Amino acid sequence: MQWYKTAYIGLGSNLGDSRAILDSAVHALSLLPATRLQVISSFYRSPPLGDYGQPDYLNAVASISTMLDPNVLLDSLLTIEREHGRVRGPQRWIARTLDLDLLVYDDFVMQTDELWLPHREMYKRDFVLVPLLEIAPGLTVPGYGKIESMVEKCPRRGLERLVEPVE
Ligand code: ROI
Repeated sequence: MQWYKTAYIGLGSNLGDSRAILDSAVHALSLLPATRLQVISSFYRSPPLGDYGQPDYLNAVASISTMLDPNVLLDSLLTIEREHGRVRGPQRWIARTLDLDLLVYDDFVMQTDELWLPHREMYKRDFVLVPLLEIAPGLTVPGYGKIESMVEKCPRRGLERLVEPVE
């Protein structure tokens, strides 16, 4: 018998109509097979981490419950990225229409070439941790501890929670 697992997905966009792109990506998550969309955080505006020449990002985190295993889920996320015009190439830090990161999958810990769980950089990204805290207070991130203490330890870099409607 298979059980639903809870997974958390980070969404980011800083090219094109980021608001519409994130809305559309959330809709695409809701259509995944054997998956239910649970909660979507507020949207946050955040300065680019990495290359300061790029536009600000719009970021959010969604929770789903899913029977897809982590690798199948990752493939589905990459497909949704491609459907939204994302071209993944050798350059890591360039602007992108849509970035979907599998952050946490149940209590899974794995490190393969394709997939690290929990996401290997989430602990230092306020634009991931703050929206995650908003939708999952009390969450324990395997190997890191409580989301509250992760947020406390993470430097803030000018993250701004957007109140509807977004101008
Ligand atoms: N910076 C911000 N603020 N938000 C992102 O989603 C984001 N994604 C990335 C890099 C280039 C690391 N910078 C980011 O992949």
